[in-house]
Amino acid sequence: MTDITSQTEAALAAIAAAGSLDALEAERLETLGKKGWVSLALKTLGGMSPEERTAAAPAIQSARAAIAEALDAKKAALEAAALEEQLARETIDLTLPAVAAPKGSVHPVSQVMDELAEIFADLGFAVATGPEIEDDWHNFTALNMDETHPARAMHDTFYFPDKTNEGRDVLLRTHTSPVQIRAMLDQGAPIRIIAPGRVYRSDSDATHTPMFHQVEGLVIDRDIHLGHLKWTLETFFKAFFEREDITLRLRPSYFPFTEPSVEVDVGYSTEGGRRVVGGHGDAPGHAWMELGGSGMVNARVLEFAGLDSKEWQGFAFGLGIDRIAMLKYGMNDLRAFFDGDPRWLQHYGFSPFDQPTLSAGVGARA
Ligand code: FA5
Repeated sequence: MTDITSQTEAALAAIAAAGSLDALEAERLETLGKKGWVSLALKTLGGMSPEERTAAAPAIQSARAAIAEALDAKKAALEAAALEEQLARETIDLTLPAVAAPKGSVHPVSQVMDELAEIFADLGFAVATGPEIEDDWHNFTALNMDETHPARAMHDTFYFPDKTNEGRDVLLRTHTSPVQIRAMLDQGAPIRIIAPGRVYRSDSDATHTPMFHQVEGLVIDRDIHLGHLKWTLETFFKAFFEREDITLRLRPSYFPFTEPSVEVDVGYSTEGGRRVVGGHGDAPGHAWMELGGSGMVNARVLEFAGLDSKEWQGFAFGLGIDRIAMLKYGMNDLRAFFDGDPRWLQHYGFSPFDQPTLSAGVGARA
C-alpha cells in the first residue's frame, strides 16, 4: 500500500517536471503503458482472492486515475505552450510598409467598371449579369433579329459549330443586350439595371478588338420616354468625365431591338494630340464622337421577354467601356489594353487602394 502511495507520488512529481511531450510520453509508458507498473499492478488483481482484491483494488485504481488525470493536464499545458511558442516565432510584422510588398495595379477597364457601378448605383441602378457563352435566342431572336435578319450578319459572330443548347445555336455573346432579356424574364417590371461585361466579335484594328467590353443599361417602367434616356446618359457622363460642359447628341439610327433608335455622340476637342471630352461638337475646333447605341425598347422585345407592351415601356443603351476608358485616361490604341504588357499596366493602371467613390470623386488618377 505504502509502496503504491510513494510510487504514485514519484510518478506525479515526474509528470509535473516533464519539460517536453516526449518526456511526458516516457512517463506515461512507465506508468499506464502496457508494461507500466500501474498496468502490471492492475493485472495482479485477477490472481487475488475476493477479499484481497477488495483490499488492494481501491489504492491501485485511485493511483491510475490520479496519474491519468495528471498526464492529461500536463499534455494540454505542454501543447498550449508549444502553440504559444510557434505563434511567437511565426509573427508577421503588420507594421512593415506596404511598399515592400510586390506591386500590382488595377487595369483601366476594371477601374472604369467600378466607376460605372458607383455612378449608376447612385442613380438607383442594380448590376445584372449574364453568360458570355450565350444562345442565339437571347443574343438575337428575342432582340427582334430572327434567323434571316440582316443585322445578324453585321455582328461577326463567333459560333460554337458543334454545340447547341435545347436546339439553339451556341455563340459568344456579341453585345451585352441579351442581359436585357434575361433580366426582364427573371425580374419582370419595373426594372432599372446596368450590365457591364465582356463581348466578342471577329473584328480587329486600332479601335476594334475581338474581345471588348460594353455596359448595357435598361430602364422599364410606366411613362418612360426618350427625355429620361437623355437625362440619364448626360448625368452619367458628367459624373464620369467630372465636367459640367458635356454635350450629347442623339443621332437617329437603327437597332432592331429599339424603336426609335439613336446613337449617342459626345462633343470633344483635341488638345496636344489628345482628345478631351467637353463642349458642343459643332463649335469651332470641336467634333462629335460616337460612344454607343440606345433607344426605346422595341415592343416586340418586351413581348419576347414576357412583358405587356401596353403597360410597360422603357429605354436601353449599350456603351463601349474600352472606348470611354480611352477617352477619359488618354490612351489611343485599344489593342494595348489586352497585350498584358506590365510596363503599360504600370503606366495606365490604378492603385488597388484607390476605390472610386462619389464622395471622393470617381475619377481616380493613375
Ligand atoms: C450594340 O452592340 C448594341 N447592343 C447597343 C445598344 C444597346 C443599342 C441597347 C440600343 C439599345 P454597337 O454594335 O454599335 O451596338 O456597339 C456599341 C458600342 O460598342 C460602340 O459604340 C462601340 O463603342 C463599342 N464597340 C463596338 N464594336 C467594338 C469593337 N470591336 N471594339 C471595341 N469597341 C466596340
